[in-house]
Amino acid sequence: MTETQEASATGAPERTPEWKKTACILCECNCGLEVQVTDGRLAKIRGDKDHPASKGYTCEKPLRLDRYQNGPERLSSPLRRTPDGEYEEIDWDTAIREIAAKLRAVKDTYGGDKIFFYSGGGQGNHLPVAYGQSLRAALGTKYYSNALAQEKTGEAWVDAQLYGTHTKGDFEHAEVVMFIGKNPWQSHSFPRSRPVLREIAKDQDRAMIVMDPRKSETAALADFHLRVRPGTDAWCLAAMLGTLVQEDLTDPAFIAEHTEGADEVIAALKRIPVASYAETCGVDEDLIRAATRRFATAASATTYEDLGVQQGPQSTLVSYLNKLLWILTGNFGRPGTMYLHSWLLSPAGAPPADPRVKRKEKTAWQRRAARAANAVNAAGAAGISRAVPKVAGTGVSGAKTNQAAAAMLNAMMPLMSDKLGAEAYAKEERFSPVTGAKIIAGMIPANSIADEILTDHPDRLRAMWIDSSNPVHSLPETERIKQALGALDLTVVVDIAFTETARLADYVLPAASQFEKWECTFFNMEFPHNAFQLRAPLLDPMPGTLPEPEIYARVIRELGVVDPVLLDRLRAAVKVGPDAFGLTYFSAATANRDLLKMAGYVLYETLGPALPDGARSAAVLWAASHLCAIANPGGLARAGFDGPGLQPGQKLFEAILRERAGVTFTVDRWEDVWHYVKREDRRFTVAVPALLEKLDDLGEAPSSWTTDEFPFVLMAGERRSFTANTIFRDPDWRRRDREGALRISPDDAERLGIAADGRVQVVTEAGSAETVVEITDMMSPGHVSLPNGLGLDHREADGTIARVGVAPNDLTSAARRDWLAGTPWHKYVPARIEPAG
Ligand SMILES: Nc1nc2c(c(=O)[nH]1)N[C@H]1C(S)=C(S)[C@@H](COP(=O)(O)OP(=O)(O)OC[C@H]3O[C@@H](n4cnc5c(=O)[nH]c(N)nc54)[C@H](O)[C@@H]3O)O[C@H]1N2
Ligand SMILES: Nc1nc2c(c(=O)[nH]1)N[C@H]1C(S)=C(S)[C@@H](COP(=O)(O)OP(=O)(O)OC[C@H]3O[C@@H](n4cnc5c(=O)[nH]c(N)nc54)[C@H](O)[C@@H]3O)O[C@H]1N2
Ligand code: SF4
Ligand SMILES: [Mo]
Repeated sequence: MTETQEASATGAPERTPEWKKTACILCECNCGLEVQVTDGRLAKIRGDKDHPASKGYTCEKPLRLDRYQNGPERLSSPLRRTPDGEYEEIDWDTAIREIAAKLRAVKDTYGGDKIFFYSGGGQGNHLPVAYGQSLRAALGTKYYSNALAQEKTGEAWVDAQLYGTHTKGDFEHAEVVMFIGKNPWQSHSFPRSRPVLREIAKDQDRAMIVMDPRKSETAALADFHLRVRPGTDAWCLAAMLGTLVQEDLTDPAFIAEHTEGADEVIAALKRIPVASYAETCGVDEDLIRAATRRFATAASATTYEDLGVQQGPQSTLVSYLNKLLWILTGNFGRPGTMYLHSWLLSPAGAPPADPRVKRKEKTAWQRRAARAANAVNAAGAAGISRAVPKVAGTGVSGAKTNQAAAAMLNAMMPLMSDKLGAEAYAKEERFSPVTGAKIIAGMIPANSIADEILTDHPDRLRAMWIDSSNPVHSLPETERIKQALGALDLTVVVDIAFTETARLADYVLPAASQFEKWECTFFNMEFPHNAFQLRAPLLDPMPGTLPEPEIYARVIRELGVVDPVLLDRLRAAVKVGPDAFGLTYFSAATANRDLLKMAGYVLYETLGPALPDGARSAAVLWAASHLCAIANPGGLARAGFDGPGLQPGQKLFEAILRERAGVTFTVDRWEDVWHYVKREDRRFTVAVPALLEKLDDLGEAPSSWTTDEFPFVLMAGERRSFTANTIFRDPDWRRRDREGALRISPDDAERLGIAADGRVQVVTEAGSAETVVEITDMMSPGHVSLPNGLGLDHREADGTIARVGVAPNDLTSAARRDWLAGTPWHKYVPARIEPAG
């Protein structure tokens, strides 16, 4: 690759540095990489053939990762905002002391629940979430959110109703694949996306269906391009489902065996006026019918919905209709179809119970665990080595220990996994404190956040801790978000760069980059083989920066909330051995449940320092490994992690620490997929009354939101070849499209007299912005598109701050949101195009 050559020409190392294994941090695929580091630079980068999921594949983006690592906006000292709005550098001790004092003051004055956490937005760094959970517990916070609350919460709610956990598709082996508002050619999201798409496109016996108003790179490969009018996917999907039921294309055997409530659903689908809905969505009825028949008669089919529908009108209904399509055709649980999967750290809270552990036995064992806890606690720090055999002497067999661990970890899990949403599948409904918005997957909806702050309501949020996220750039209606941050008593930002959000914070804490610390992601969603990769640092932390686990530990130490005697006891148990530590930890946790909430911090302080190669930050994965072992004993055993008691989890943890290219942690068989359904009889609950009602109302519902004043639909945030959220801040990383052009159809350009490479003003309800244009038949008339991740504040060589391209959320409005999930309509922003100037 030329980038590699470009990089090596400047570095010219005398001795070839070794290739070190890591992963790409630019999208959730996290492809395995090998990197040569020269003089602190990521000099050469290539795909890692040993990586279990990506197998050597990368796209063009990671070759430029040095621009993340050594970007001009990297932070190297804690910053404190001065009264005149400038920032001064302060030392870490001062920063931690002042921040801890101010957090405590907010908690004491208004309550810990007024401290709002927004974290875990990064595409490759999820450890801060696990450790941030400990700080949240220490402060008694209640409210949380992150970027998933502006994309995946509607789908998560539907998943929760249907089967209780997350689905994905086996695209590689499917006969028919369908993408709904998803452009995997650019955005990826499943391993080796481009080779897989190419294979499907060239195989006569396979087919690709793409629902997208644009002729995206993926749509250009499709056999069936359902070119819907923007925002009308609900009608198009309803027409497909109507066809399915009215032409008898469903799979009655699957429906009878695996679902409940299907009669009601099928009755609703029989009522769908297919021709009329085809007209509403602007797609030829025959094409809809043909695509439906192809999907329904395939030996295997999968679907993938993403931002094109999740950030548009009727998004939660669309998620439901998408899922009905593959459920009613029986496309689940076989190669090439949809599946549920294991997690190393489950977003679904407690893992599905192992059916072999009887409830009665469990309670009896919980009592025993409590006795063991007392024995261990009574022994104290010095007597720990005597206490462990004593505990063992109470009749604790390995298997029983594992069951105790199961009970404990079940309780611990929901507290640790908020990155993807702890309460995703919780029965109890929760609502935001001021506006009463539905909290899904533990998250306040993106569009409500400013409303929870900008009010004189007594329960309004008062402080915000922001980690690995750039909400001033990524949340809808930037202007209001800025006002909201300004109205808080305290804002703390943890980031590697001086972002748009950092520029408004009271304190900014500089994190070590993702290549300077132990890191991982919990986006592990493959089946039947699921893999997890812990990445070792490639370089030392930049002076002045700290890994997040250390930042959280310092704040919690300053708050002084964990009993030091307990920490000493656990440290002593570490010296005895893994089983002693396991038993001590879980039994102590039985005695004191608050300890579970602090798992990240407690493990970091006790087990962490004993881990090899300085992998202290990996300590929390010890708990995750045990949990995973308990939830999936068969899957782990087939992956080679077997044995009595805590051994499977321990073996997995050790493998995670050792293997640099990633570890296959579960090996399932297709029949195991049903174990992941969160219903005792393992059936899907297919009738969702609130959404069936919406479906019935579609005939009367509005399907267009443009006006004479705003006649265009602006898609604010298209994934392109050179966009990667706001992870790269240096605009020069883009080989093409440096300014992020507004894409517009040839018809519209001609009508408005816009020249190729001309400039226009985009005006919306919320704001306006000037941009270059690109005239392309990717766009339909009336539809225009701006890329995501542009419009970042960037320091030029001469030190001035410049902004390249349009920040999409200068143009979006928080008022446009899904009625159920509160997710934004970033892909449907009514707009008008005017000549620039
Ligand atoms: N209009 C519009 N808005 C959108 C979208 C859209 O399509 N249109 N897309 C939405 C979607 S899907 C998403 S996922 C969000 C993304 O929005 P966010 O989750 O808010 O942020 P990202 O741009 O992904 O950036 C992550 C932040 O992490 C920082 N970072 C990188 N590495 C580290 C690290 O090691 N430690 C720490 N502490 N920080 C680090 C980066 O500097 C950056 O500030 O944007 C959303 N907003
Ligand atoms: N290159 C690159 N890849 C990325 C990212 C990145 O920043 N850059 N970000 C990552 C993240 S955080 C995410 S969440 C994913 C998102 O990945 P995608 O969802 O694939 O990304 P988008 O380009 O935002 O939208 C997908 C498609 O939706 C279409 N669309 C717009 N309006 C409508 C509509 O009304 N109906 C339908 N059916 N389709 C519509 C668009 O034309 C577009 O082709 O990408 C990930 N991958
Ligand atoms: S950007 Fe995504 S698809 Fe491309 S190499 Fe990185 S992780 Fe893989
Ligand atoms: Mo995203």
